[in-house]
Amino acid sequence: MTDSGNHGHSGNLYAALRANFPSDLSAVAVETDHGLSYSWSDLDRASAMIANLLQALGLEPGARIAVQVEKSVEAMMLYLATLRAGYVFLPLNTAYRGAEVEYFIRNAEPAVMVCSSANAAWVAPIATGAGTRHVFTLDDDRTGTLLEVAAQCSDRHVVAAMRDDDLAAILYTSGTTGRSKGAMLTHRNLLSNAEVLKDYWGWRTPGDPEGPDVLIHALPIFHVHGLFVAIHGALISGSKMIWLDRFDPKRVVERLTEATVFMGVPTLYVRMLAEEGLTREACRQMRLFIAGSAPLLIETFDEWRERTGHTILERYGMSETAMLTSNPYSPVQGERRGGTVGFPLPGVQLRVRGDDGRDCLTDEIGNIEVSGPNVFVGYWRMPEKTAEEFTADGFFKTGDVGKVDGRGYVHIVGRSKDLIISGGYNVYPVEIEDAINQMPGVAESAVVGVPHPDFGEVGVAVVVAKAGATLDGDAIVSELKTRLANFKIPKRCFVVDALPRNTMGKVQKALLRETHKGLFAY
Ligand code: MCA
Ligand code: AMP
Repeated sequence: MTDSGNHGHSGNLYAALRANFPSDLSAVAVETDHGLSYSWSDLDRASAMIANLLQALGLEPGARIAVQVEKSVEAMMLYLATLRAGYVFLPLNTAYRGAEVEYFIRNAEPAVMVCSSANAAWVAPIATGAGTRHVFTLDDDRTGTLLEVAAQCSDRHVVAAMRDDDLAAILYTSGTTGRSKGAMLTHRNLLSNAEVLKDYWGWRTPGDPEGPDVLIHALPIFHVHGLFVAIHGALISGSKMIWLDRFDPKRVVERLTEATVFMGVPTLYVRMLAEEGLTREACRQMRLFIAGSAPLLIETFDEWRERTGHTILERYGMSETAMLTSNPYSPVQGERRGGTVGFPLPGVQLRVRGDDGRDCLTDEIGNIEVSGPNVFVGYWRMPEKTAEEFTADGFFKTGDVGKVDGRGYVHIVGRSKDLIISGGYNVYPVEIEDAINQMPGVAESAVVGVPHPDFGEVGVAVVVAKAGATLDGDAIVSELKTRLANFKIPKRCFVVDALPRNTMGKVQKALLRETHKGLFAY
């Protein structure tokens, strides 16, 4: 077992989080928007019971626990149970439908699948058909077979000792080509990032004179932002969470007076700005607003500061790396500069290189490459793809295009990967183009991102019919809705005679973006 410098922790991420729980375990750890409260002891005992359930199944080490359930505190307990039992957590977006879920299950081969009872009728056969031996249900009203069985298990559990490079989670993220890839994140990847952010963002603890922080958690917990950055931040600092099952701008604004920290994707900030209840007064208790997962428009940054007096702290991360850079928290480190994603976090090495592999100069735009203890160990069962995305000297190629300015601030100016980030969710054009191209009468298609006042960026499809065939854009969209998660569906679909191509025959997506950029007037 390598010494990961976790000061005696077993290397298990859960052990490190648990070591930071308040001494008074009866204190409230999570308060839901329905008035339910969970103590720190509840989190520890319930995750112990579920961990004992998992360990009683006789799973092999490294077994994957796939989870596609609505957001709930019990779903978070299942995540903590998976960590403490030493298995690999595989969260799936609740919007994913049949074919998408089938791909993830066949690729990851989970030993356990936990789904909502509403979806069990179609999820269970897919899972058992792919060799999953155990299927449980978990609903957001604290019912389901998982909790029924766990209720019979002991609430005493010894956290499994893990090595730093043991897997803690697999998060699927797609690239420019083909299907999703499972980013393998280890206990050290996640713990190192949680510890750095705890310090960097000034998380308050129960020992602080003003007491611990209070985080409003309004993000989904099947992605890095809500599952790791938000939950780990609160747990590793012994801070309370006000837990919203789904984002509701009015509810968040109403509860700001009870909180100190909020984090969200830019769309959440845009929607809260539309709430007249968002005032300086409402934010008088707040210490920190964090944004990330997608570009925060300078207009949003400026309007937020004007309205609330708070300067949003923007940070940059990836599923493969958790957080990479952050604007400074304390003025001593520097100012928070809108339009930038701040400085590389302690321990993170970031460089900008040209296509020729040469290091770019200050302010020179190039490809962002990173390394650090938070950078993932590779894509699940895709060694070749993994090798392609790391340089010979071990830097991960983010696929983001940017620069470092004269004061050391990192700017993200674009992406070399064909990716649309819509309301904070990643949408991969190639996945949608493939689905459209399979439809009868379609010769070819292109999906591009265009600006959108709410989601920041949304997908638009441009389709060419086969000779003699006639196509209807709305019919194509309706057909897509039966196959893909709702957030991936292009907001418009145009049928054209031909796609613009350059001399190399490559579709000129930049031209299509330019043509349709005014579609959703700002
Ligand atoms: C919902 N819709 C969307 C999106 N969400 N369309 C495009 N993009 C979206 N993100 C559509 C639905 O298809 C539906 O359309 C209609 O909006 C209403 O659906 P609903 O689910 O009610 O929408 P909502 O509740 O308004 O959700 C918007 C949202 C949600 C709250 C912004 O998208 C969200 O929570 N986003 C956060 C994503 C996130 O956590 N990102 C972090 C990734 P129709 O009726 O036609 O079906 S982690 C990451 O990126 C890295 C690692 C990092 O740095 O953090
Ligand atoms: P994901 O696929 O969820 O890992 O999304 C990671 C991608 O989100 C990054 O590669 C960036 O393209 C984008 N991203 C994350 N944070 C920011 C940010 N603050 N500004 C711009 N893009 C961001």
